[in-house]
Amino acid sequence: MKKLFLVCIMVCASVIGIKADDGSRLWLKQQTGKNAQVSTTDKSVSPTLILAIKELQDAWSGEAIVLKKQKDKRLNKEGFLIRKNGEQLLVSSPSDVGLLYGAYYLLRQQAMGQPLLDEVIENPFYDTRILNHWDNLDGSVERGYAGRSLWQWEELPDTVSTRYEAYARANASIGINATVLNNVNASPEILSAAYLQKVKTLADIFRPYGIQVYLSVNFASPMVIGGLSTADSQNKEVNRWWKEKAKEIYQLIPDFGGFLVKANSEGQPGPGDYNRTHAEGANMLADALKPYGGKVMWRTFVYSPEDADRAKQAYLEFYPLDGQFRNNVILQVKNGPVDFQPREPYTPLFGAMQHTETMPEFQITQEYLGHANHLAYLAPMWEEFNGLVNPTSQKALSGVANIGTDANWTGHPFGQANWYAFGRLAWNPYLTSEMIADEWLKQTFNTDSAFVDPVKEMMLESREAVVNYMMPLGLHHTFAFGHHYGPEPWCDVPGARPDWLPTYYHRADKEGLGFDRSSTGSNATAQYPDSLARLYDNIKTCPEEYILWFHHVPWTHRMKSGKTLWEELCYKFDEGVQQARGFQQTWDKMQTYVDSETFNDVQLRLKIQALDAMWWRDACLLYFQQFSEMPIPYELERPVYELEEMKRFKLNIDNHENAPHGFK
Ligand code: GCW
Repeated sequence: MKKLFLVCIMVCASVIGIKADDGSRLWLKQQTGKNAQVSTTDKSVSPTLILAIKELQDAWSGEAIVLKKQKDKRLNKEGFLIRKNGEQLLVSSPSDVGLLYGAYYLLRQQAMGQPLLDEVIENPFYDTRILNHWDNLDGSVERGYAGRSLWQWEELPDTVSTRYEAYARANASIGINATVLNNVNASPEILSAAYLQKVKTLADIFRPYGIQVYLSVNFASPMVIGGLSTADSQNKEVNRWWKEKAKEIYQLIPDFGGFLVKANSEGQPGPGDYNRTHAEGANMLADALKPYGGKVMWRTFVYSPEDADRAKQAYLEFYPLDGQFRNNVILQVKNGPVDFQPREPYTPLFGAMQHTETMPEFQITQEYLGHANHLAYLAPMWEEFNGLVNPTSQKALSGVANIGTDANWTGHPFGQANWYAFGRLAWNPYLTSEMIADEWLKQTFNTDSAFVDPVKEMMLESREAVVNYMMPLGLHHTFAFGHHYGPEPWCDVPGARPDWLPTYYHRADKEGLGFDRSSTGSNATAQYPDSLARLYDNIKTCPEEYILWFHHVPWTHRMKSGKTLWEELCYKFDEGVQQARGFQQTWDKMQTYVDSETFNDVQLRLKIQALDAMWWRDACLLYFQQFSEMPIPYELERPVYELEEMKRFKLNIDNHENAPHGFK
């Protein structure tokens, strides 16, 4: 793919006006050197306050600003108030970081060309707004599509990349206040004395930006790096080991956030190895962190095959433990019950856990939405989730980061919008996808409505387009084994767990398609609150976007449109392809508004997306047609690939070798 980029950049770069831009400045593109008048009433000027002053001095072009640390009933700790005070603007907050957020607010309004209201009061909605990096200590990133890990572990703590501070600044500018540095499939090494020094160095860089560091920990650490013979949570020495480790960490990093844990999932060790519950395991860690105010974020992503339906398993394992967790344990729950699919209903643990704090885990990296090749703006997916699961019951929000060493941080230039949207929704879950896209576009590119309006429309449509060409009507997990990029609804890997295979999920047969999770099937519908359970359980009332998630639907079933299921499926796949093509048209018209490097990059990725969309459509329809035995409606485009040909594609995900359409 790289080679093609180069050729394309050379050919197209100088055609049109705007200077090439490598995207490294993200949405922070304000002109600097303004020398604005900024003062503070504070006697002791903290590093955070210095940052706030510097940001404003550099880029603010309005009236003089006074920054004031001050309590106010209307503000929580990180909130801020801005009001006009004669000729000046007064920014106040109970905390320095609140003042920094106030500074970024002003710069955002300025970049968007938005007039200031007489009084602005902003409070972050979630207390903890946290990124999860799935970064390994060897520099690789699990499900990362934007280069290598940002953290140069071999060089740390002596050598410090300038990107660490740029990363912290970008996060602070959108209100993210915490980060988990390493993969949930955690190496025990991260807790060794040598690595903790490196972690301390990063924490010191992030602190002025209000960012707290957390670590993913491996439950077997006391054995692997502590030399103990067990990691059992009921063993005294194991408990002592964790307490000592916590003390060691807090001596280095006094504001350390806590631990994130993936236990007894996909081969990771956990309390279950000693016949203990998740609560017993989590509580041991919680007790070790408690004296320092640390938290345990314990993931519920488990699926031991005790029930035949994977979608039910997290609930079955965790619901009976409600009330047994310490109050500094938060259960981190993926938005959907299976695994970050383009569309899933919400995980029913939300709302069901009455006595245990829960926090959603979103995935910003596009593991199942075309990696960094497809334009998929994810805010509409998260907005959909927030419409079903009331955010007021939560105090924290996490997102699996899509960030790496690529110059533009996220691979796809529009991947930046997903990082941005995550931060903004963590600050305020009631912002609409539209408002966030508008903000991002205006800051990242320009404020001209001839550009912003059509591109925003494309962004808003993009997630649904991916759903349409990959997995419409509630289909899920029809991905190729392992890399989760292309389609393989036929995929069969001898010896693999059945619930890692597409046939387990789509259940295509001569009668129909879809997983019966209704009361006549796995009865997963019963895990939802009554009114929803009834809605989902009945094929007549089940929202059609989930119909194949909850029902095995006959091919001839009449959909709301009057079409049969088979016809509707064909139309949906086709619609996705047409949408992807439409994005190409929209983008091509934008050449004069975008720098050449970004323009060409997006143009090429949209081409890949459109070709992939056809690949998805043809693979799925030709495969399912073997069961439906019905023709693809004649008014639709005909498939361009042969099923047998597609079955032979074995995509090498690193270089896209063997992709059906020949992109390398
Ligand atoms: O989505 C699956 C991924 C794994 C990931 C796991 C998890 C970090 O395919 O790569 O591992 O989920 O969330 O733990």
